[in-house]
Formats: sequence, structure tokens, C-alpha cells
Amino acid sequence: MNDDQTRILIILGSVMAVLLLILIVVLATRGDGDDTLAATSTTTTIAEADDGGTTTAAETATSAVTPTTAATPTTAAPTTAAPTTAAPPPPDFALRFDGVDDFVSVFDSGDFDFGTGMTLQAWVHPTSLPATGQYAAVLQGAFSEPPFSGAAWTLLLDDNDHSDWGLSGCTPGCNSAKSGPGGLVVGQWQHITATFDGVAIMIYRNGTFLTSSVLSGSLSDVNYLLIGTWSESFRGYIDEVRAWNHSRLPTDIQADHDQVLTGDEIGLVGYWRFNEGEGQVVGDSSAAGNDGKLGSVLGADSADPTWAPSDVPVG
Ligand SMILES: [Ca+2]
Ligand SMILES: [Ca+2]
Repeated sequence: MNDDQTRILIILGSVMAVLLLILIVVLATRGDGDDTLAATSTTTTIAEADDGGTTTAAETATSAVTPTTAATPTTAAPTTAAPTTAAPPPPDFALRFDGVDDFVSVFDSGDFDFGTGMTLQAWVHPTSLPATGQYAAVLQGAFSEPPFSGAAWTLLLDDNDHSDWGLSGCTPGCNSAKSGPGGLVVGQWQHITATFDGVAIMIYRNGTFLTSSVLSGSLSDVNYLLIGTWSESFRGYIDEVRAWNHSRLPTDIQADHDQVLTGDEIGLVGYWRFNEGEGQVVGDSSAAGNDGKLGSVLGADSADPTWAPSDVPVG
């Protein structure tokens, strides 16, 4: 090999070395590109979090998912509440008296010593009328539990014509105001009211005034308020019984005789709705707390009236 050949080989070797160096640089540059992609990915990940700034497409996509997830419980809530809204009203009951010896007794702690102010109210549905010559009552202020030993006031069915109903009061001389024959109709609900104000008795049917009678003085004190009894018991259903310690106005009687009361009305000392439907106690829904019992004793006995579903037109 001469000197020229040697020089050419050196030049070729240098060129190849330069090319090799360029190749290395290019490969190294590709590596930097990967790093750039990695950084881009990192940037994308950060952008998916809410940076509080301008909403990116990624944030929009993330936000779009959120309400969908939240909507599930929101949709489920009304479904859960629906059965509560659709719950049926509590059942209404009345007491049925057998026409023989059934009664309810409420001990008088003093609330039923009415003196010169009283109102008695009840819904009644007779299934038949008592035997002629027998006394029956819806409400009575009595000196004892049965057997009868005297009363100061009685919301009664007349002993001759039992469709002739009214109030008898004793101060201690007695007088009464009565509807006349046909005043009580068998086989349907009707509302009866009697008031006493110290000078007169007044009676109302279905909220409308019927008649009055003079009676002066103060009613004698009693020991029990009895429902459904006298010499024989009422025959049929009684419901929504109320006792007040004053003589109510005609407008008030008309307004609420067919309405449910709150129980805290002024002067209301007994409000027996008979909606227990079972047991031996009739609860007083007034603030006075005058609960009563079925029959002669708190256990089951032959004088217990019977619980029955009620369609009394009150509400
Ligand atoms: Ca009732
Ligand atoms: Ca009993």
C-alpha cells in the first residue's frame, strides 16, 4: 500500500466515524422524544383533575360522570317515600251495645259535676228500640255503677216511645226536653246534642236546634259518667261521645258536630272516639284524661259492649 492508499483509508475511517456519531445522536434524539411523550401523558393526567381554572375536555368528561352517579340515590328516594304517602288512614271503630246490660263506665274525679253548664254529644245508630216500659240511655251522670241508684242528668230514650229522645236534668227537681216520637231513626247514624245553662235545657239533632225546656238551678254532683245503659242498654252503635263543662252555642254545635276535634278545646272534659278497636279501656282524647272501662270490671265480663268497625260520618 502506498501513501495515497493509506490517506484514503484514513478519510473513509473518519467519515464512517462521523456517520456513526450522527447515528448515535439520532438515536439519542429519539429517546428525548419518548421523554416528551411521557411528559405529555403526565400533563394529561394532571389536566383531568379540577384545577379550578378553565374546564378542560377531560374535566368535562369527569363532570359528566358525577351527576349520573348522584342521580341514582336521588331517583331511589321518592320510591322509598311512596309507601308512606299511600298508607291507609287508621281504622274507625264504634262500640255496639247489646240491649241487655252493656255499658261503659268513666269514674268522675269532679269533671262531670257540671253545676250550671253542660253539653253532651254523641253519634248514635240504633239497630232497634228498647222494649216498652224499659229505660235506656246514651249518656248518664249516675250516683253509682249499675244497677241504677239515681242520676242527676240523662241523655235518654223515653220509656214509652223510645224514638222520643231528650235530656232529663235534676237540680234536684227534674225536668226534660224531648224530641217527640220519631226523633230517633232506627238503622242510620244521627247526631244528638243536649245543653244546660242553668235556666234551660236545649236539644239539637244533626246540629240543628229542636226544642227547649225550662230548668233552673244547679245539677246535682255525680260519681260516674255511664255510656249506653239504664234499666236496659242501648241497642246498637254509639260513637264519638263528647262532654263539655259549659253550654255550647248553636253555631259551634252546627259547625263541629260532624268534625274531628283536636282534643284541647276549652271546656272539653271527655272525648271518647272508641277507635281502640280492642281491649277493655276507652281512651279520652280530651286534655282531661277521663279514660273509661268496658262493663263492670277491667277484665272481660258480660256487660262489655263489642268493638265494631264504624262508618260514622265524621271527618
Ligand atoms: Ca269511632
Ligand atoms: Ca269489662
